[in-house]
Amino acid sequence: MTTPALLPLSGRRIPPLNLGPPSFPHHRATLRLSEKFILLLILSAFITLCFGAFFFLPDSSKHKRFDLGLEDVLIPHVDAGKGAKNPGVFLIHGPDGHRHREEEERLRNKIRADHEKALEEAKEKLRKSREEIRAEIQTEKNKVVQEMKIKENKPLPPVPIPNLVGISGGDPEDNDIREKREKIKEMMKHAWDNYRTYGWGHNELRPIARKGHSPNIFGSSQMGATIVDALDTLYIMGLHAEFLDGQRWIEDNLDFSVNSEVSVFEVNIRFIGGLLAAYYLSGEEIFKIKAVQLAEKLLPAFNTPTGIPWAMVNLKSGVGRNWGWASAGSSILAEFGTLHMEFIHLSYLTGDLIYYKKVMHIRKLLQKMDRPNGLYPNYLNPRTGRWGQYHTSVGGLGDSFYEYLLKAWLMSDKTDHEARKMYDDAIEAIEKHLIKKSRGGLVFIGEWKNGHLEKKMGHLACFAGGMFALGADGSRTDKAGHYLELGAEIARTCHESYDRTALKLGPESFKFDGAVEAVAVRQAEKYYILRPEVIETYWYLWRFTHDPRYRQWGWEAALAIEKYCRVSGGFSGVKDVYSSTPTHDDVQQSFFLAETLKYLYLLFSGDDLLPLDHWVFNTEAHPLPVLHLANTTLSGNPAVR
Ligand code: DMJ
Repeated sequence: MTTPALLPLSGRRIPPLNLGPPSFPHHRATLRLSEKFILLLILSAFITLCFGAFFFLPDSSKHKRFDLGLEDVLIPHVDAGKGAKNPGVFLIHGPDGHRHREEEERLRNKIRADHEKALEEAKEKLRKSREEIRAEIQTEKNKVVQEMKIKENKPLPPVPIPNLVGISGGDPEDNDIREKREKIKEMMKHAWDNYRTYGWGHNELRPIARKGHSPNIFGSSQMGATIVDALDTLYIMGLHAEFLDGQRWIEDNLDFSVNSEVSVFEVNIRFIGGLLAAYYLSGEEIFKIKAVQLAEKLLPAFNTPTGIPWAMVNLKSGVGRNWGWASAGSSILAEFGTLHMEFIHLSYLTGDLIYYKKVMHIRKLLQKMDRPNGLYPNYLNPRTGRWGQYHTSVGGLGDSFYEYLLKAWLMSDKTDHEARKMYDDAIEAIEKHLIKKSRGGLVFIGEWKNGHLEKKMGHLACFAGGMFALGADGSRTDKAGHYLELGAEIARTCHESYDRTALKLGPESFKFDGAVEAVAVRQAEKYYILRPEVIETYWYLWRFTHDPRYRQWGWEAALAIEKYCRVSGGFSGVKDVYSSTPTHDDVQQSFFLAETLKYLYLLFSGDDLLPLDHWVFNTEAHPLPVLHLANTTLSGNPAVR
């Protein structure tokens, strides 16, 4: 075997290492060379190791010391003077040089903050009930679904828009009536213009303080409740510039992704109802889109063990809860029972049956429940599905539930027989147990409370006069005349409650007790907050009877409102209708524009404006068209999935 000559290392091929047995003396020089070579290799490996160690050794700067020795001295950073971004930053000077105290401080603070945050989150979790956690999970799921929908960029399906009859007009032939109607329109302008000037974007107006106002039912956010509630009234009055102004605000500002806890019922009747009516009247897509966006935000309220929704929901988190005062955390009949009309329209317009299913589930559940004396108590626990306190009323807490049973039937083109039956059964029980005649011959609706009838009627219950008249047609055999008459009696009683005051405006509630008839007794019941129910009943009675007394009574109310509630900055409620020198409450309620002024305007319009065989008014007076569907399952709608 030949041994190749030793070649210089650089630039040449390194000879293979000879691993064979050493052979002397011939191999001596070769051995020395190999040794050198091995040494060289070891040396280079050592250098590489040191080099690597230098890079891979842990960075001491990352291992901050918190056990600072006494020798460490805190001295202010030279840069940390006045005007420096962080004057509280220090450097540490220790025996082993300067270390960055600034970095240590930052790290320390971060760890502290992280701990506190984790602790807070844990506490927050512990505070939450199962339902709340479930609701949060559901909200997250909904969010994902929503995001997917947005990604799909799926437009709302085209649906056959119902025949929209009588969305304008109604000009009265009679001069006097025309003037009255003009006056009501002027009142609307006054209410709107002042809200526009002093409360724009706020939920309501304080007409005396001349600033915005928001009751807690709308949460903490400025959602322009008055704008949304007033739109359809502006439209039918022909106030188109004002309508457009409102539309623009909605397009640019109405946002439901806010951390705000709202009343599901109020937001449904005022916002969803208002937006849907504005959509049907004007055909502007934006109103439909906003209505659907809001409805999606309300859906988490239904995430309860029974599917009976919470009274309130946080629009951002989807967490729901009930009012503390409502019979041990119960939901309220007039609230969860007043979603049907709007939700059916939402399913109709979106093709998504979720809304329909939610309200039908409520109906089915109520159908299955026992009803004491055939009456529906006002409170239902959404956790247990059991009634709360046995309190029944056709006024506050119960009212619009009965109204929506009748209107579900009307809105379905009288095909929802189930709803009609529930309505008929309910008013039969109401008539039997709650409706009485006073000694003076006034028919009133009392309240069932703690096992006896309280002879007290709320202003809110005055709407029932209109409801009885509206439901007369289609009632059980030979009862139509009876119900129309009953409606007229209620109208008369409620008129008396107005007529027996100093201001000719009705109190919040009135009693029938011995000599006391249709008069408020307690100071706390003497206020009038621009409510519509009595005028609403006059209007329905006018439409069905054309008895001039209803226009006359309506005009009396309009004059009283003008005289005692009008102030230079809008309209205000009054605290005591029995005092001839009224004190104002300084609130212009959104329903004054949505309902009170709308019903007055309709009272002095011809019947061709929003005819009742084509339109059904929700409980906030927002007109929704009758859906001429094959049945209430919406299967007649090609868009429904
Ligand atoms: C309105 O918001 C609705 O009519 C509701 O049904 C009850 N009452 C107020 C006005 O009084």
